[in-house]
Amino acid sequence: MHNNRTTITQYIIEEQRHVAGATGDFSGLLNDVVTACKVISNMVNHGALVGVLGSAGQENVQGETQKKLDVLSNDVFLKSNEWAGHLAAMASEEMEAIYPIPARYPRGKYLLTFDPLDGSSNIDVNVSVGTIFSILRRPDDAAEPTEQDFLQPGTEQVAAGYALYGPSTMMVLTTGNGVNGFTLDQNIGEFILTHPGMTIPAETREFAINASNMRFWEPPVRRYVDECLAGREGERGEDFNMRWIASMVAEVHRILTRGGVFMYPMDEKIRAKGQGGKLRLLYEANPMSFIVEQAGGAAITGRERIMSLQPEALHQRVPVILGSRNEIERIQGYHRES
Ligand code: AHM
Ligand code: MG
Repeated sequence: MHNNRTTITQYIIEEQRHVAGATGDFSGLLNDVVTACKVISNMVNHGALVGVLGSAGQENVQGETQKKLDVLSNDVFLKSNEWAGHLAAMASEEMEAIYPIPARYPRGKYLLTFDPLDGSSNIDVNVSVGTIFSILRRPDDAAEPTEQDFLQPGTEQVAAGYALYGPSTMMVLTTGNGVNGFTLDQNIGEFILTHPGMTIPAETREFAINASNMRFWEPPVRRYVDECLAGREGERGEDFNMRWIASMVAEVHRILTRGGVFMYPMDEKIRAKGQGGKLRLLYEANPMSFIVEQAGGAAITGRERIMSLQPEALHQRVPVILGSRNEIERIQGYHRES
């Protein structure tokens, strides 16, 4: 039975065969990322049994209290990806500065950004969390890697993906040629291709937003949500359903599976803090936008396409509105009109 199943390793190598001049570097890098996610999955699964829940007693660069698992997952990503010679540097939500590959290892032509454990407020309550990553090409092969090297628009991404640690562990991946989903078979320790060619339906009747921020929203977001809530009797003439998991990976995965809209928009509370949004551009918004667009959906800040933004800082935050294409176009229209 296992013989006619495609493992992620097989998938990556077969993809490589279609790329003229491929050296295997990129495939090797993806494999190391996959290994890191398997290790994190194992830690998340064992939770309290192995003493990994709770706070690490320190804050990250974003001023958020780090969970033990945030710190452990970050270490796993660094250790899995630093040695093989594919990367020049890494950057993570959990580290203020970039992480140039240590001098004892060879340096390669790629850059890796990641959020090792997104939605970590969910860990202690045993709700789904995930890892998000993005791969960029290093702009200048010769020089010492710098933060500037990472400031590339999302359109430059070579690959992006996420691992979802839910009822089953999944890996969803794009290399710019559609989106494929893999499920971890715990018995053999391999991800198996279970969701080939994932697509987001253009139409949806489901949205996700943290409604506790409603009083801070801008008029176009308020208008959209008001119309959804008005249901059959309102402007839209249809009832809408609402979900909020507070775990972007789980949210995006639901949208890839059955459609929907996810919003963490700009609001007055965020603006008062002097921030550009809640979610981070380089390791949350861009990789998720790449996946969503590759699945036929759309991802905007409100007015602009997220992947066209020129990043200005490593930990830059942006508003995120993504999902089913027709709804995103409608929301963009509301922003244009206001
Ligand atoms: P994190 O990177 O600190 O985990 O924060 C990102 C998460 C997203 O996964 C999720 O969409 C959002 O924060 C939830 O925010 P809130 O707690 O305001 O609902
Ligand atoms: Mg995050």
